[in-house]
Amino acid sequence: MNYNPQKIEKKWQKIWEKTKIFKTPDKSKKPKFYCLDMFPYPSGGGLHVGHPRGYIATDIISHFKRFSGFNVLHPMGWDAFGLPAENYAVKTGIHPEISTRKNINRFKEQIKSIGLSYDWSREINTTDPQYYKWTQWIFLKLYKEGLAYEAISPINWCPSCKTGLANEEVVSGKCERCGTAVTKKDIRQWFLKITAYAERLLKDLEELDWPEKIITMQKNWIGRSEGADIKFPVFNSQFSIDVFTTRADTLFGATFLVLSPEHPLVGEITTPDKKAEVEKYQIEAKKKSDLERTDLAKEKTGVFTGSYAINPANNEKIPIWIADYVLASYSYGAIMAVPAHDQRDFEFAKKYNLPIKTVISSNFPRKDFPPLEKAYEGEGFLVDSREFTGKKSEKAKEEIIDWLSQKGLAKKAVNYKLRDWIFSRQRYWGEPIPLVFCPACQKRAKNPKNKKEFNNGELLNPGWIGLPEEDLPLKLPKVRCYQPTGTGESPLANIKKWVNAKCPKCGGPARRETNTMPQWAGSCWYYLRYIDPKNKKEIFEKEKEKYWLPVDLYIGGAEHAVLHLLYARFWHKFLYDQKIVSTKEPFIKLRNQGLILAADGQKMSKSRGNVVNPDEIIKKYGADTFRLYEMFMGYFEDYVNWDIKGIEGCSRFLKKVWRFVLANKENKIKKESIDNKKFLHKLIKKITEDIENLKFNTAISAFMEFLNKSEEKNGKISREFIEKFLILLSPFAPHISEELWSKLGEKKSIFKESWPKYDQKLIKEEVITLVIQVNGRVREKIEVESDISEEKAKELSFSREKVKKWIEGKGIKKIIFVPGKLINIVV
Ligand code: ANZ
Ligand code: ZN
Repeated sequence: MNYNPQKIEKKWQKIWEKTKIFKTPDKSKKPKFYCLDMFPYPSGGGLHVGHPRGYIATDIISHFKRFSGFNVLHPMGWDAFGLPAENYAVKTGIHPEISTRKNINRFKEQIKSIGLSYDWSREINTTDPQYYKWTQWIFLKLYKEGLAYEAISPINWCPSCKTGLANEEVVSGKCERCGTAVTKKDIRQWFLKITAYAERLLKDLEELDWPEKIITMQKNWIGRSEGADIKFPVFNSQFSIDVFTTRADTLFGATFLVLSPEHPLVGEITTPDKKAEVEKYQIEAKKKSDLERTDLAKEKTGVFTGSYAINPANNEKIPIWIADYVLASYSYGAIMAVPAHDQRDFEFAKKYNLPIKTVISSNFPRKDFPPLEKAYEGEGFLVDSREFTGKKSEKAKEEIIDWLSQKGLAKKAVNYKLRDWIFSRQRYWGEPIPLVFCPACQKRAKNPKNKKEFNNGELLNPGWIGLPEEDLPLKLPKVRCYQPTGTGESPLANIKKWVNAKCPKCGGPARRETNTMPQWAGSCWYYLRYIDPKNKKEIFEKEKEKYWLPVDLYIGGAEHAVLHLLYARFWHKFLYDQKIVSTKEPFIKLRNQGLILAADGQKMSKSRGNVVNPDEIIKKYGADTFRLYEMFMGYFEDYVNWDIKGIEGCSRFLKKVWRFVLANKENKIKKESIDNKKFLHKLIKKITEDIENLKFNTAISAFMEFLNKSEEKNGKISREFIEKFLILLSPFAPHISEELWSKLGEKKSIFKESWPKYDQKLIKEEVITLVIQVNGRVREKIEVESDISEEKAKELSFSREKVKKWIEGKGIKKIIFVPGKLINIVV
């Protein structure tokens, strides 16, 4: 009768699978709860202990919600397209489909060994043609609406992976995958117009219960700024240069213009004597990433074009330079430089001896300025700005824009940092883009007379014709050589039979698009497929979508702050506009699990050799101990270090649970003592609230403490007491709970029970009034639990306004805590 986790865990996993106990019914009168994990990329290394931290948390919540009367959707799947599988194929010649299947099997087996209550009948795999059929279908919808376009553009190019990368895939100027320095390359690309949704993506963040950190990152990524476009005529020429500025109030201090080296006018305005120097500079700039170029710390460089512009505010002649700190990709790729009030312009002016003219004063308009040591970037009062002198920055901004607007030289403008999403990859292992190029249709699409024959996308991209829905999925053909061509074309371009196609519109000869979709495509909408994964006729049944959406709780890593989480919101909003989904946002509540670091505090990685494999832990201690430990390590959203010692404690606790339940199994107690009742109801309240707040760690300590105190009650507790205890524990440690439940003689699964309720009256008596003193004087009284800890009492006291004002800014010397009575803060 010893606790033998290995034996009972396998047994129950088999029974649960056979009885399909965690299968989610499509239709139910119960309220729904959609509890979603970020699905993993099934890498060759298998699961690592970081993955399950999120999965166990959602599993606890899913059980809890089922117990509480919800119909819970808790699915799992595989985000399986992407570079690693393909790189592996290049190295070994093993087809990505085969290695991916192998990796999935291994991941699945590992995940199953944890005893997670997924509805496996809803499993999805983004590389399955029956799945990517619908990814292609959504793409065609976007295309039809004119939200996809082809353009030649300099893209981030990884010379090692030989593919283009999205901005989001470039980390500090390096390829996110392989770490090689990223360069620029002009290439034909497909873009998705995510910028058309910038405003809504920003505004609707307000509706979300997401971590503040992620909201901020999305806001910054979208990067909305308000300002003005101002026109600077080029001296003695028909050209003029538009700039975007957030500081129109500094216009009188604009002493030169700077164009990005790629600006289209550079060639036109450069004087013959400067040509050689300018062109050399342009070539150098091409080699640098945007990040390097805008690095504040870097030495500024630039070249004079030989031309001048007219500052429209004061008609002064100012030189036009080019410099790489001005980015081609933001707004007009040109700035008015105000060295007195912008640090980068200041450094540039110092280096090249350009005039620095103060036009903003922090205190009061005055003229006697000592030479500046650095730019004054704050707001203030205008000086040396004609009739605007003396006015405050905010007001002057408006007035200067109005004044120039009347002359047609300025207008208010909003700019976003967000760029359109580069949606093509020159790789094999991705969803084929369901378009063909037909020269005959190109001719006809260019003629306005034929407008009606083509959709918006086909008019925007003459010659590119979308496949009809019946032709989906457009399957990836088998190839023998996965090597990227390195010319900017995908290996698919080498498969003549596949590339040559018939135009679905005119029947003429056409060529397939050979680029594939980026890794993020499949994960943009996977949460929608879980609701109806086997539907062959439509992406999902409308009724099911109405019932299940939105996702109520989404848990995953914070590293997806701007990639997946922004792309998915974009597609969701588009599908909302198409009336395919009925909610504006996909994920109402988001939480990030903290990273699990290695014992030495380092990030776990293969190269460091410090990765912990869950298999070993489960083999040695069992899945329940593993589950408890992962949740016990620390607060769910915090980083924690892996520490094997903690596991022993969790293992001892479960052995104790085993003994405790069996020791009291035969008790004949009918009426629970009031003391026991209070004791139990307090636990129910604690566990209920902790699960709701993702405080799994404190819930587990409460279990441990509870059990320690329970041992003295051996023989004196009722069976109901034991049953409730087991139900509370079962979301955390499902196998042992189910086994003990059956040992109590129960015939049905514990997971058919409902969540225990607590009686507020029984708990209320446990509340005391805690007196809070500062330097011995009573400043506040609060109601707290009678057994409140010193830590908690301290935290509560510090948060009270009435206490704060006595201690703020003063050093805390000492804290005297009298349990159940008072806390005295000495300052
Ligand atoms: C004049 C000025 C004076 C500016 C001043 C700032 C301070 P955000 O807020 O990020 O939108 N800028 C505009 N286009 C640029 C480009 N393509 N590359 C690099 N810098 C660019 O920043 C807007 C400000 O960034 C603009 O306002 C412009 O400099 C610069 F005291 O114009 B400002
Ligand atoms: Zn055609």
